[in-house]
Amino acid sequence: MTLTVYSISGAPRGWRVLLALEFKQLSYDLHYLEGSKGEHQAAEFRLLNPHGKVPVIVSDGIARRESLALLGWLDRKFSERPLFGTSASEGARIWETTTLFSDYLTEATNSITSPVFNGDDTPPAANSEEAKALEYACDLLKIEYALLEDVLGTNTFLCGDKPSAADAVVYPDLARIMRAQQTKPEFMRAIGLSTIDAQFPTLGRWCRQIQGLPGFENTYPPHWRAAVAA
Ligand SMILES: N[C@@H](CCC(=O)N[C@@H](CS)C(=O)NCC(=O)O)C(=O)O
Repeated sequence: MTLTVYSISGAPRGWRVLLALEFKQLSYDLHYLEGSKGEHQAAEFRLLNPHGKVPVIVSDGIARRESLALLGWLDRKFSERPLFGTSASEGARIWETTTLFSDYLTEATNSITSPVFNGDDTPPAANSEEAKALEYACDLLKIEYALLEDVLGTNTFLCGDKPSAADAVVYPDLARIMRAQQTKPEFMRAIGLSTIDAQFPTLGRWCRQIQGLPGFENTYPPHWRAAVAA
């Protein structure tokens, strides 16, 4: 069965699915759409997803969408290396961790990455509305990071000793914050977000575990790599 995946380089929901595919060691054809050219909004792509969003997986002529639904489908379709555990209680814990962080971590991350990636190289003026909004978002992010460190404890991965759907969902959000720290270090330091290792060493260790998994490199956003090489 051929799995054709549509994503946009660096799009966190698409990255979730790529990580899940690699965790399960499945092969797939990957098509990156050019987000800046609006390829995901084109009529041709809307036949696959009327909302014009990635990720989409096409197999046997059927287009499937919604990142969490795709993780669920992949796990039911390919039972090896489960993403949602092997028992009801493990499954419940993984779903809970996945949806908790899918909602709250993603919201906090977006509130920081949108102004950082789309704005100037310098943080907004002190006491401006933008500065207050960023400060609030940083506080929220740090709460999520502390919760993640509690969930991790001494585990290798978020829900145990094997990567699960929770790791696939959480990693892309942290990666975007790390990307902001790499590309706009002064901005990020100024808003109180220096490197993950300095502030959240347990999370830093977990990031390296994910980055060291076989196939991780296949999921890494090509335009980030190109920017570093340039
Ligand atoms: N609920 C959807 C959200 C999909 C989504 O928002 N995808 C983003 C990329 S992470 C997208 O396609 N953005 C393009 C746009 O909104 O124009 C999912 O989880 O798959």
